Amino acid sequence: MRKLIVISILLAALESGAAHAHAFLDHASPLVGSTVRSAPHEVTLSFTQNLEAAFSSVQVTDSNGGRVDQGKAQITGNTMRIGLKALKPGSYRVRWQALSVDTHKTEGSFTFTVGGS
Ligand SMILES: [Cu+2]
Repeated sequence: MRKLIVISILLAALESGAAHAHAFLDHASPLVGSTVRSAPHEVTLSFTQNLEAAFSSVQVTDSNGGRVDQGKAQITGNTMRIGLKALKPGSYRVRWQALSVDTHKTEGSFTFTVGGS
């Protein structure tokens, strides 16, 4: 009996170690920090881990802080996608909050620029 308890404690320790990878941004479209020539119609974020859709979100704002996204992100697996309004040339900030399936919270932000014609 005591042996069983020791083994289950060991297993629990191993599991929490294995689950240590959080959902960090792996790559984004538009690319982080990039200047794109034509206005993108959406922002796509790929994470290093699957996301809990109900607790993950993304907002895109212009240089005045006004929202330029369509409101609600679509989340499938490790990917978060949000539609954009028609963007004028300028700089935009993408802010994301993620809750990974291992219940760890992460957040971050980056900018991209839509170039003039
Ligand atoms: Cu984690």
